Amino acid sequence: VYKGEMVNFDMNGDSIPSYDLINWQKGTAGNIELVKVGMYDGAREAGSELVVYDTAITWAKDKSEASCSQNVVQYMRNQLLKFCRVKWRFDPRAFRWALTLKLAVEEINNSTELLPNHTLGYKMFDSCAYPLTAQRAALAVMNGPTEADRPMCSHASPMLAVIAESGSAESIVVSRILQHFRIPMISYFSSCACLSNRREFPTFFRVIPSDAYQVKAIAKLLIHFNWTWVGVVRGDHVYGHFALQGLLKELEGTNVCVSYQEMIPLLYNSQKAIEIIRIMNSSSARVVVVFSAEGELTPFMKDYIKLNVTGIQWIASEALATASVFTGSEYYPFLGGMIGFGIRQGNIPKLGDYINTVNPQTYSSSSLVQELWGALYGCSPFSSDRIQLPLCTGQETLNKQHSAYMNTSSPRIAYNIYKSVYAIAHSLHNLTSCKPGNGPFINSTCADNSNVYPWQLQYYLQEVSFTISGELVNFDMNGDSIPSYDLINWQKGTAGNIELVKVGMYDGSREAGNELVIYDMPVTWAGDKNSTYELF
Ligand code: TCR
Repeated sequence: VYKGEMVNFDMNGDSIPSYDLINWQKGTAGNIELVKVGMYDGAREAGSELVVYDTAITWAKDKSEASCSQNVVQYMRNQLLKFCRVKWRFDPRAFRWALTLKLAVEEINNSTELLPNHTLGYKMFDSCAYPLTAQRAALAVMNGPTEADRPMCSHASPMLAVIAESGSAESIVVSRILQHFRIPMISYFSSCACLSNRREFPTFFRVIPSDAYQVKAIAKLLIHFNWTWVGVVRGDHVYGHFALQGLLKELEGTNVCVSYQEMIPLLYNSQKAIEIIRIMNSSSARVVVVFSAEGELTPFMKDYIKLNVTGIQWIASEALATASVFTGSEYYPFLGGMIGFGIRQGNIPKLGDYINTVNPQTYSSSSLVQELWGALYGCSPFSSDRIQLPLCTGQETLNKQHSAYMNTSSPRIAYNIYKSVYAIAHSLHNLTSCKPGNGPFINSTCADNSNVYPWQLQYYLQEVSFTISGELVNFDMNGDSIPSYDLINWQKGTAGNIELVKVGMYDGSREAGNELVIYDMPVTWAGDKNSTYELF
């Protein structure tokens, strides 16, 4: 006990929280005096920690009482929920991404042209989309391979490059660890504009465009169609925040005005959603830009449909433009005609066949394949204590019904992974082809092929330039690649469902001002209309 206060630590190393509640009142000389008007005492029983003394409190000018306490409580509750873990599920789509990496490595190892005398190896980790798990994985690899993994290489770096991460939050954490060892990393899905800062993330590269380009593309689209009066709806996250700010900045000085900006609360609240939907419906702005992902938008869409709002032209952000969950025919009257930018799709010719070879028979020792079967068929070919599912043969054929896993015809993120592996292979190939005396390092030396350092590979990655699926791949000085998006329009399919049709593209390799290309083909607009003018 020190001066009447108990000092100790809980299991997290924290001590008993205690604050004074301070009110800024008028002092005798007209100055401001800081007066203690209560306290927050964590030692008191739960629920009664806040004590407000029975003394006079001065409120903001003209206000005699606090009016927004309700909002503060709601905000704090939202913050708490943000940190609650969502239930973890096996994600077949992400498993497909992992198989794509494996396929790319196998292709390169079988190639007689690319890295002919070398074999690439890899290790894969699951971050479960949590920054902390990603950090653990990064530290685990930093500790190096065991002798069994790489018996010959005593001083060589345990690894030369990392392909990671999905979410920007995880990429930030992993990059901060790897940069101390000058290990380059390539992300296939982290699009936060914040990652383009070379001083903060010196070894970070990515093959997905930064969101800074997405908002540029959306602004160009609005200007192109002369949509000068638009609303913005966004999710309550960093992605939504930065995208909105970026769009507002892009629209400065143009004739496009933003009529309203609304945020769907993280803790879904039907009342607030209905309020937003009413604003959308009553505003004279018939065009709304939506920065939100399918998951969080699902309850919002339910309310939207319930209120039977039609005739609004949705402009989808990248997180929504290719969302397959809303492509059923029931969504067509509400979302048909949506237009927006999706990550460019590429071609991985062997991926379809490759994925078809994966089943519990061919991979009998892989617990992941077993989990895949659980996720796809709700059954398990092995009896195990961990997964209690009905038994099945393991020979069930994969079919269209499992589209999230099987949809290999137009890979976007899988294609990014494929590109990342090839970027590393081409860089290593160039590194190993270096002519002594003509190399890029001090005194024109080359890297020692039997003992390559990660920073040497980074040099070659920065310089790499190759073509894949008809697309040029290289990196600018921030590690960003040439931005390129597909312009996707939600049209009516033959079965009444929604079909995602590519009607143009945003191609950052074209000359400035001409990046947006709209194909000369029919576009469907909101309300099943064929011309944008009918919207107004
Ligand atoms: N990059 C985001 C995550 C993300 C996402 C999505 C999530 C992107 N696109 C679509 C759900 C659906 C792009 C990030 O964290 O950088």
